[in-house]
Parts: sequence; C-alpha cells; structure tokens
Amino acid sequence: MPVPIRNHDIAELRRLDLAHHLPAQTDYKLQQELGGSRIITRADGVYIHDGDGHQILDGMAGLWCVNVGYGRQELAQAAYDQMLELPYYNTFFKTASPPPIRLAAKIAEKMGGQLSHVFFNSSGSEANDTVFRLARHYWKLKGQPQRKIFISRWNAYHGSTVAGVSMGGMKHMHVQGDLPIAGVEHVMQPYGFGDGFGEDPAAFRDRAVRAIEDKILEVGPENVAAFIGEPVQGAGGVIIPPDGYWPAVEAVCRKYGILLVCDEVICGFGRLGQWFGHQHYGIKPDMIAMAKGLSSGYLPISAVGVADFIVEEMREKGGDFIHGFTYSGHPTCAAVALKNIEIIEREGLVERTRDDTGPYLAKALATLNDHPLVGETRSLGLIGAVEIVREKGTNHRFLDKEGEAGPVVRDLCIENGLMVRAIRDSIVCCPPLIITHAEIDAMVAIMRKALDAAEPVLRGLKADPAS
Ligand code: PXG
Repeated sequence: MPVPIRNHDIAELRRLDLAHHLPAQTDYKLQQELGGSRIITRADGVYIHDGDGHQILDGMAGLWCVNVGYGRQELAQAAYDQMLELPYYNTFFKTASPPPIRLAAKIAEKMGGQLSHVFFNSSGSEANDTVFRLARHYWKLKGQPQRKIFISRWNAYHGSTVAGVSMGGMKHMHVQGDLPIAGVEHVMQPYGFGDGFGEDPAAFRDRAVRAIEDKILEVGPENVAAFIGEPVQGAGGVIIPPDGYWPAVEAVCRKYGILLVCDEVICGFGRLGQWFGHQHYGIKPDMIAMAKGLSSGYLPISAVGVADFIVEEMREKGGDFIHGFTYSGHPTCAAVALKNIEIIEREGLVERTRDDTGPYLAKALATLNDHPLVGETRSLGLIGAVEIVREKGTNHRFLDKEGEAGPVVRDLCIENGLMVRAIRDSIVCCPPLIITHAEIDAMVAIMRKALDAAEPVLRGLKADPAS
C-alpha cells in the first residue's frame, strides 16, 4: 500500500511550535533563538525526512528504540485491527484483554529462567518506578521492611520520573527538583575510557565492583533492597563494562541477598545481539525493565519482568500490589508489541545483530581509529561510541570546550545527513537493527567527514560553523 505523503506547512508549524509547544529536555531560550525545532515529517527504513527536504540516516533509531525500522505496515495494521476490536481496556478490576496476556507469555519465553511474569506500563520510567515499588513491597512481605535502599551508578539513566531521575545518576538532572529522593545511593560507573584510562582492565573492573560492595557495607547490607544497572549504559555514553564486571556484580548481590535489577530499556530486543542484554553477560537478574524496542517505539509500552520467587511471595502472602497505570496492559500497544516481536523473530534480527551487523559495525567504527580526534571507538551489537580527544593516545578533552566537542561533531554529522547523539565528548550511535552493511559504511563515512570538518574548528583554526 503506498504511504500518503502529506504536504506540511513547515513555516506555520515552526511558528506554532514556538508559540505553544514545549519539547522534551530543551533549553527554551535556545529553542527561540534557533527559531523552533527541526520538524521530522516522515520516515522509511533507516531514514527520516525533515520538513526542509533533508533525508537523514537515523543513526539513533529514533531515541534508541525503532529496532525494526520505520514504515512497517504490519505494525500499523496490528494497531488498526486491535483498535476496531477493542482499542482499550484496563487490567485493574480482575479484567485483562487478549493482547497483554499473549504478550506477557511471549516476553516470558524470551526472558527464560526464573523470569516468567510481566507487569505492564507505558514508558521506561514507569517500568523503573514499578521496579522501585515492587522491590520495596517484596521486602516488606519478606519481613525486612528496612531493605529500602537502591544502589545505582553515576551516569546511569533510568528515566525522567521522580524515582527514575533518583535512581539515575545524572547529576545535572538531580539538581532540578531536589533529587535524588531518600534511599538511593550511587557508585562509580565502569567507564574504562573515562575513569580507568591506562589502568589494567581487570584491576579497573575489580575497583568498580568493589565500589558496589563498599557501598553495601557502608549503608548496611540489611538495608539494601536492590542494585540496578543498564547492561550497557546508553544515555550515559554507551559505557560497555570491562569483561567479568556483570558476573562479579551478580556475585556481590547474591553474597548479600540483594535483588539484582537490569534496566534493559535500551539493551533489550536485540540491541546487544541477544533478546536481552543480561543474556549477553550470562547473568540472571531478579527483575528487568524493558520499553523502547518492545514496540520499536511505534506505540508507548513498557514492562517489568519479575522472578518467580517474588511472585510466589506475593501469592503466598496475598494483598493487593497497589500499583498500576490506566494504560497498564493497553491492548493496542500490546498488539503492536506482539507483532513487532514477530517481525524481529521472522527476520532474525537478534542473530543478525550478534553474528553479522554488530561485528560489522565494530570493524567499521574501528576504521576511525586513525583519525587525529578519535581516542577510542567501541561497540557491542548495534550500539556504539566514538570518543573525541584533543591529543591522540590520551583521554584529554578539548579543555576550553569540554563537553562541546561532541555537539560540534554531532551537528556536522546531522548537516551531512546522519542523526547521532552527542554525549559529552563522544558521538554515539544506535541504528535500527535492519541496517545493512552499506548503510553502516555510509554512517561511518559521514562520521569521518564530520570529524574532518570539526578538527580545524575544535583546534581554534576556524570559526564554529554554528556561529
Ligand atoms: N531506562 C533507560 C536505560 C533508558 O535509556 C529510560 C529508562 C526511560 O524510558 P522513558 O520511556 O520513560 O523515556 C530510558 C530512556 C538520551 C535519552 O538522552 C535517553 C532516554 C530517554 C530520553 C533521552 O539519550 N532513554
């Protein structure tokens, strides 16, 4: 079926955007100075199109989420069919509808092991709020109500709600809203390039794991509810932990009887070449949060996978888990997620990421290592980062512009037709899992072009192209 291409009045949209719309995580002063947002009007495959006629390779899969790529008519059809049959019903009053039940069973199959139950929400933040409340509820039922503390890492991203920001380790987010709330502690991140540069990776790993154990001992193991972490930290800068980190973290959690929670919001649904990121690391979390790739972002839906022993405790003791959202188990969102998983299975996107495109991306990014601005390239599956440094062979940043080298390169990537994110002084990518070798080559070629163009700007030899 041909997709209708609508003609949008972009000038009017820009005017209305400025007049009425407050976009997410935006400097509203800058938004005004720039004259409004870039308006994305349509997308197909791995490409997005803006209202000014640019075609841009979407190296970020939207916001780390469009795993099956854009323009999937099957997903539109699944939503259409479900909306006609039953657009909405809730799961509060001893009711449910077919899609969330089937989706829960499907997710349980993918999680495997002790994770066989699922609680639905709409966003990754809500999934982590559910984790937060469920863990505390569990410990109360177990007769250990003092186990309230969550341990997380600096620079983790667990969402934008009060619990999400609190568990997250973004200091600039904590400043707004007087967060974190009580009962959340942060420890060092396993960021080799940033915090363990030049250190033996095994020694760095041990130091990062010891930081968790030290924190547990500092606050008292009997007070700790859970440790939460993304298998690979996404929004923190694609931080891939050193070998052996996760099994060692798991062992520390077991040693003190602490719940282990993996935030799979980015790492789930094939991103790291397994259905879930923790499976790559061979660990067995007690809860996992998932969102984004669950529906490839076509509709908002998230879930928490819950271990059997937690469910058994609630079943044995009885009483409501007094938690849930209007859209928990939303039939239309669940129907789209089911179809999305079917597509991932049918097209073998998990295996393709693990065996083919993931290793190909790693090799392609590695070709940038000869560039004078590149300090390191790293990737796992289809998520990667390029570190920008002032002096090759070091992790020294552009001192007078710390945190600005990233945005300069990012803007040049976008100008040259590639959407990426800048995280401090790195460029990160997380393309749709359908990306081909040729498209990966195109992505890396644009990165090189942007790095070339950025170098004289960053070294102060040429004016900032934006100014
Ligand atoms: N956990 C992780 C690991 C995430 O990446 C969330 C939870 C929250 O999900 P929701 O659906 O509530 O947004 C996320 C979201 C960025 C950026 O700056 C990343 C996210 C969201 C917004 C911006 O790259 N990740």
